[in-house]
Amino acid sequence: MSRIITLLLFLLTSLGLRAEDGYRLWLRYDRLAGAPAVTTVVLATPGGADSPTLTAARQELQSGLGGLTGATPTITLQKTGGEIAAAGAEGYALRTAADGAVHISANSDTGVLYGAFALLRHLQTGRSLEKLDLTSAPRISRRILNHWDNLNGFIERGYAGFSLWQWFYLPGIRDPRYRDYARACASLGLNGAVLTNVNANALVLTPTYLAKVAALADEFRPYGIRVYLTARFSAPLEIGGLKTADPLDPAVAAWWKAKVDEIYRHVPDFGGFVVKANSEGQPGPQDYGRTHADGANMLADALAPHRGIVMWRAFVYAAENTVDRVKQAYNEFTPLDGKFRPNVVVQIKNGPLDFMPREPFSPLFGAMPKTPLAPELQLTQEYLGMSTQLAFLAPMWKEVLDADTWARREPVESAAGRGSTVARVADGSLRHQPLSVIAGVANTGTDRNWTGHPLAQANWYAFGRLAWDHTLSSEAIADEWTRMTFGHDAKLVQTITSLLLGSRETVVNYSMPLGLHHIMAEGHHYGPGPWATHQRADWSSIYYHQADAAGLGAARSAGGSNAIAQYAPELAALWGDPEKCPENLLLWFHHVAWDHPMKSGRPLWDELCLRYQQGVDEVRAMQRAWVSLAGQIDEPRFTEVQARLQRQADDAVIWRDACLLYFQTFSQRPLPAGVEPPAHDLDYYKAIKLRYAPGHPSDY
Ligand code: BDP
Repeated sequence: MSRIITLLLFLLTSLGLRAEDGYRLWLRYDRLAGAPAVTTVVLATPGGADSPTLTAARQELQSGLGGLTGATPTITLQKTGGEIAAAGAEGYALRTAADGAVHISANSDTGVLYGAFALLRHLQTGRSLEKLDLTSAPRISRRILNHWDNLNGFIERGYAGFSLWQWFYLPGIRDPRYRDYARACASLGLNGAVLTNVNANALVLTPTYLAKVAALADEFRPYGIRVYLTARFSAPLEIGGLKTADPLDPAVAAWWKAKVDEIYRHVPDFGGFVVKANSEGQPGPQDYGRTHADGANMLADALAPHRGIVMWRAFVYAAENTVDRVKQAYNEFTPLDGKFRPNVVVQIKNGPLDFMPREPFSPLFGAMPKTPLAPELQLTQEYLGMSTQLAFLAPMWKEVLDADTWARREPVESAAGRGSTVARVADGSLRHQPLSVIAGVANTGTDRNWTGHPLAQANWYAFGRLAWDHTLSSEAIADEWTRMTFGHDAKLVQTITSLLLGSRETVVNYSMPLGLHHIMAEGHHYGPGPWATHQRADWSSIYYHQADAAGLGAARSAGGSNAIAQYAPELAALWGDPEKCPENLLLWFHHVAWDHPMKSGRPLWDELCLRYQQGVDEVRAMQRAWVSLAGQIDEPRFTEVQARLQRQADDAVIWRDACLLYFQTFSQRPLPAGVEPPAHDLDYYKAIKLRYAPGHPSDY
């Protein structure tokens, strides 16, 4: 029997009808009707000499153009006449010459590789090559995926299987998948991968593991990807035999210097370290009475001779600190502005709390003018339905990147700081900072389709595209990805792009609308838990929603924790006033009376109920939209998305019913007309225990 199946698979594969399992991501090079012929491609670099990177570019063009157009092109190498203006170190120029040959020119081999992928994207999205003449360069210099992967293969908050890095088999046995991972990253212009979890294990810095890290670096190098590691601050104690990890102790500094030199002997283009210090139980400089700057600078000095960098995370808060958790990172880091070495970047989560479905941007982006600041975004959907639910995150990231911090320019160019967006802080253009970084917590794993939910691939795609050019719109990114991944039929493109574009707001609506946050179930963070109390106040839902008989929402304006004061006065004036605060952040900043009149004219309670209902209705509409594509999408991907949308619809109902029944115990008001009555009582929802959720180590 199995022989027959193998034979059948062989026949199908040889006929080109491979089963659609999503493995190819957006790099699908099937024949595209109407694709223009490309007979000659000229690759031009300053040296004009071949290299592993140019070989990779050639291979991609051969298989890509060959597949899309049906004819394999002739590819030649050339020297560029001079520097390609506006392409920078990694950008490219694409041009069709009079003889029809396509020229990909760049100031580096990696630039040519990115240009090759851009040419393929151009064709895959159905664009014409006539009069093609474009130049593109990345706005941010280090575009990095952060893998929260543990050495045991388990991924913290990873919902698509286990780690792609097979530590046991490395360095000798190398999964061909490493190359496909690198191709996918390079196709977007991503140029870095942090291999290990922020909750770090010092073992990765030992010689045995460094040899394995070197093997991965070798696999990725042709694709322009540098590897980075997380540095456990207590490594000198754990693997170095020292008695302290005090950053001001010369023996500690010397240990790190020697360790860094050793890393560079293994990986000559090693990128640097990410450090989570003095946060959630991780060791750090404060264990020795030192500051984050002391710790970061000690590592930065070890890395500087090799041009490596430190990405020091600002995700810090402490249980014993009674200050509103969302204020703590700002309080700890702003006094350190100007105290970091030039090769230190402070890496800041998009919001001041923790990757919630909606948060305002972190006030730190507007408050450390002398320090390069890197946004940390989360592709893996820890609080947005993991990879079970659909949430396309480009709109959420754009919301943050385009947010105006109103930070004053240095030196002050105008009275107000209008135009000081998070994106301009991140790309260094606001203050002419040369080092710029953007980090995304990856959503990849060993699932055959890489991301679990077939449509979650779009988040990997969107992060890469925005890291390259944050001015791209979510619409443009969704359109590109859909065409490359599913095809060009007008109705199909329209249906899938609108599904994607609305999905994040839908998740907000059925889980944490109107600025609610951190009311998810404990531990695995999937599903509702507004009742959750923990011995740590700052891990309890009630700390955040503050529901009582009077109303709902976190009091963070002047009368409350005054977190609002961490923003520029223009924003504090707007957000600090419940009458002016946008309703999507209302309960983030204000404790609002149940009968507070909303813009719709309805009282808060009714509005809240109807938002939850709207979320449920929207998922049902998403299901209908998907089903309308039956027959236009291959069966495996169609069915898989359909099943996940059904689960999402069921889960949205649970979110709505659990939250409304719980908040009703405070509001004491009836559900307004239009809201479906819950099928169960509150105890039923409280008793739901999801065990062995992916991405979470415990059985709860
Ligand atoms: C939280 C996650 C936790 C991470 C932490 C971090 O729940 O697993 O270790 O963030 O970013 O969102 O350090």
